Amino acid sequence: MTHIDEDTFGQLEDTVRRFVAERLVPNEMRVEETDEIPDTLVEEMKDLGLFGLTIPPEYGGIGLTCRQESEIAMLLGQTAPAFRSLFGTNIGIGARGLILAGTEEQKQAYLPKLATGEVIASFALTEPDSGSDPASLTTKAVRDGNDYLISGTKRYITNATRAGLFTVMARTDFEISGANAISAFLVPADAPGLTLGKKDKKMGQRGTTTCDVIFDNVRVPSEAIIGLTPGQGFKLAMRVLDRGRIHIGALATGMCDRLIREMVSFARDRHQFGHPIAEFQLIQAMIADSYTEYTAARSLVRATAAEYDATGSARLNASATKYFATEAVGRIADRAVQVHGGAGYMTEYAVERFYRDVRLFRIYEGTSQIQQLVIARQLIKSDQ
Ligand code: COS
Repeated sequence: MTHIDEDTFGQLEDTVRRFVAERLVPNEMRVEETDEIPDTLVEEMKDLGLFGLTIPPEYGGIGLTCRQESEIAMLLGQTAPAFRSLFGTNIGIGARGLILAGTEEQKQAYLPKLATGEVIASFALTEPDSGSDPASLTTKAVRDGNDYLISGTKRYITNATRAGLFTVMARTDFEISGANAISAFLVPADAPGLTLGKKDKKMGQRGTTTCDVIFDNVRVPSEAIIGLTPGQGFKLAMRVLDRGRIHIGALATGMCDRLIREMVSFARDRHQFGHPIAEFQLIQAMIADSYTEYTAARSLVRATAAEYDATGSARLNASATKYFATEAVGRIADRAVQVHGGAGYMTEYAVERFYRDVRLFRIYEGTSQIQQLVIARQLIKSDQ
């Protein structure tokens, strides 16, 4: 895959930085109030190529490396997460499986449309009874001639309401249990028998949508299996999540930066006991701890992304990055509210909204506890 050179990437960074500051940040409250991303912004995102950031150029995308993607995610993290979420599945979990393991024909069929944003891709792994343990999923794909019939329910599926394409993990082998019994299917959203549940009501991240996706004997040809080989779906999903976890770590790191700016600016302006509260050492301690954790998260994101680019995987450090950065942003959001005092509990201040928004980072694409398991297991089984 060809990648863009550093000069062109620098221009892209400048464009995204300006877009975030001038177009996204001023629209945060509107998104919070309407629970929608304005159509004009969606069009602008398409024009900027944001839907195709990580899709290879040969399929119409920009083909960012993991390191470049992480830098852009850190910029996008500086505003409401709902904006990034709109194209996040196209540049991440919704399309990554296709990029990693799809046949040429499968890639040609979907990637160019995903790159422009004409089609939104969604990743359907989680189920009502299968979240942290996806190997136990029960959605089944039963062979019928050259076809498969898919039945089951997927839960909390990001962008399902907008999706044109679902990457669906389903059980294809009923003789064995666990990882090798699962296959990844490409299922068009208009396939007969595929319906959506009602939109979920969430704690935060208003403007993003999740809902159930219900499959009732949805017929797909066997050519819909990513890479055409059954039984590879679990491992593919795990590989998809490796890069996804670096991306979420970067996003959380971007939000650390924004929260610190909000904290510092409020502390400078707010006066108590005759002084700006920024002069008080207990406030300074919260700012210093936040900055230290932010820079540590940023270094970890950059090192892990570089490792991913050099080796093609980073299972251990992807988990360490997601774990550290998302826990850090949780602590920083909490301090940002604390520095704001009573104002931090009021919806007119951004930190109140971000406090709710960032809570999801420690849960989706693998909870903090799952990251701890991955980290410990990798170390225990390694020779070092
Ligand atoms: N890359 C490549 N292969 C991987 C992998 C990865 N990151 N992670 C696991 N595998 C492989 C393993 O090597 C193993 O293959 P072999 O049988 O050939 O050795 C196979 O997949 C099964 O792995 P394992 O035994 O570790 O699977 P477990 O069922 O124990 O699950 C965890 C491991 C808990 C780490 C996994 O289920 C997980 O990440 N859960 C969280 C899921 C998640 O993030 N959900 C969020 C929803 S998506 S928004």
